Amino acid sequence: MNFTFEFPVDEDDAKDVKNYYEEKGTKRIDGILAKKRDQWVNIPIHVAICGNSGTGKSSFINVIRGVKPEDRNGAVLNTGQTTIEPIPYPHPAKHYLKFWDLPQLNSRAFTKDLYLKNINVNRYDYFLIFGKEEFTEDDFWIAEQLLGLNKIVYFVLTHADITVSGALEHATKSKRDPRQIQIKALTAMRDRALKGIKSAKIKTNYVYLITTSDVRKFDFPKLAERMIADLTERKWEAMALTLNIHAHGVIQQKRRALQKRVWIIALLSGLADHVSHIYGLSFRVDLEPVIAEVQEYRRQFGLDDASIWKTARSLDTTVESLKRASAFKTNYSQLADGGLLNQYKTLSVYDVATGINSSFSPILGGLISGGGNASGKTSGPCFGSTYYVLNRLLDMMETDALRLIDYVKYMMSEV
Ligand SMILES: Nc1nc2c(ncn2[C@@H]2O[C@H](COP(=O)(O)OP(=O)(O)OP(=O)(O)O)[C@@H](O)[C@H]2O)c(=O)[nH]1
Ligand SMILES: [Mg+2]
Repeated sequence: MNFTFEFPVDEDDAKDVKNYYEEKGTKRIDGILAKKRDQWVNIPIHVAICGNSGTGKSSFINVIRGVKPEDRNGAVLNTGQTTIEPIPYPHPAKHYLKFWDLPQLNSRAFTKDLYLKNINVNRYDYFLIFGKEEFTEDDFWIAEQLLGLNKIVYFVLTHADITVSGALEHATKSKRDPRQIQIKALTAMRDRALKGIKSAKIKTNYVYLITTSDVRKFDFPKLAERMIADLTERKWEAMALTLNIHAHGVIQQKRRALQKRVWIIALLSGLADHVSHIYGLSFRVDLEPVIAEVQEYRRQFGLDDASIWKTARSLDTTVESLKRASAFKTNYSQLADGGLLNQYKTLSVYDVATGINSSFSPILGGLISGGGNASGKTSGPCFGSTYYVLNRLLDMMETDALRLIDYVKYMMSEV
């Protein structure tokens, strides 16, 4: 199997870990490694949501966080623009990510001369301007100001589901291909919006058409992908690992973010005081951090039992038939123990582990160059083996996740 180790190691992080090791040995080094793994957590990301009343802002703020209006911290719908100041809605599990519901232009203290100051324009990483069917002069005014300040702005049209169902109603009468009808209706919706944007002399070449009732539909996945890709470094990592949207582009970025930290887990699996002999392996290893990481892969890729069950239910099918139809490469029921161990036992692991170790040794030095890890002080062949096993699992699980997405799309007859 061929792998591209796109992000083998962050050199600064590696230097920190190596320096620590050289000074203090392995004592408490697992804490340092866990810190390096999780350093994207708690980096604040602020997303601004603008637009007129009734355009679906609150609905979006809920659905992208996986929250219902009636949940604690859910945004109430149809409030008729009572927002009198920017209101933050944190992600329920990841509080560093906040979506801000901004007051409408010209409401109360949010007149044109005070708008940018009163929304605290420099707080946000980017701005989403919401419209229903079309955008208004106020939207264009806001966009112009923001683009003038070099801010990132996305135009989002909600209610694409209504556009499509309206067009499909016609289709049954005239017996034309429903797929073509859908594409045509969405293209017309987009073109109309882009024409308005262009005539307001705003430079943008894309409008995201979404429905706030399903993050898998229309351009929602594309929007999510952009919201990740337009951030850099730690924020990028945080967004990639926080947004729970199953779409090709999002899964691929999740994979890259997870791949970046494989070296850390590989070190953890060999350095901790918990390494032990396992029957059939020639080196000592601590499987616990590896198992935990693999479970995280499953959650991130929507392949854990709860996610699969939810997906099956949304398609009105059973978990078994969903798994069969998606032809998964990974046997998830065994991954927690024996299955993972078998990954280590395959012959190819031994073939590549030494090679991986030697390519990492200029950066990680003594941390991995030790012998059989008899003292538990260096990770030895364990590093290369875990590194390989995790990369292979990432590869397989990414494939499974992409297949699942394709199957769901097919079942939803998405265009
Ligand atoms: N069919 C459909 N209905 C939507 C969509 N988005 C929002 N709605 C409905 O539109 C209405 C207004 O949605 P909200 O999310 O409250 O809109 P808002 O922009 O927050 O409105 P204000 O808070 O009043 O400014 C609600 O009844 C939503 O259920 C969508 O994409 N499709
Ligand atoms: Mg609202």
